[in-house]
Amino acid sequence: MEKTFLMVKPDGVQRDLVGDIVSRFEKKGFKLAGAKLMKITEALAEEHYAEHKGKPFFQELVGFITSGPVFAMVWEGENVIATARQMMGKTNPQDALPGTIRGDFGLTVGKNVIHGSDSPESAEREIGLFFSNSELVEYSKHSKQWIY
Ligand code: RTP
Ligand code: MG
Repeated sequence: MEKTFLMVKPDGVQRDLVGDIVSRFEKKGFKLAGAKLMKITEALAEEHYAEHKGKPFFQELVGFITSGPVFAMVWEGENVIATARQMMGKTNPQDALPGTIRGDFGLTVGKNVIHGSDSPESAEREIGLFFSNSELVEYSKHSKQWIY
């Protein structure tokens, strides 16, 4: 089953949005495969955002993402990579539609609440950067006796 890497950025953690954001993906029907609160080192930030190295906003981006704890997650489900990006909304919250995470909670492009992998290649790369295999949990949600 397809997996993606999602992360509540430092602004989302500071503003107590972790629960709301987790809830949206739960209610949509996706399955949480791993999650942790962590601080990103500068080296990890630079590797994670390597595609943006050299761009004018790169230093600001690395400074921001290392400025406080993030909530890193792996979510699983059919077409989860593209669907999660739709649920996040456009990169600039001013262009993001109401009903999306960035549209509902974000104000500026630099502090846009959530990160999500943008392709199968980046999902695989980012999951590998942030999670070891032993941190990812395989389980079934609908084989338990107490769910009818
Ligand atoms: P992300 O990687 O964080 O999920 O965001 P994204 O795919 O929607 O956007 P991307 O182009 O990958 O940009 C990464 C992050 O860099 C910041 N940014 N700032 N000042 C600017 O013009 C600018 N452009 C991008 C945003 O915080 C964006 O999420
Ligand atoms: Mg991106």
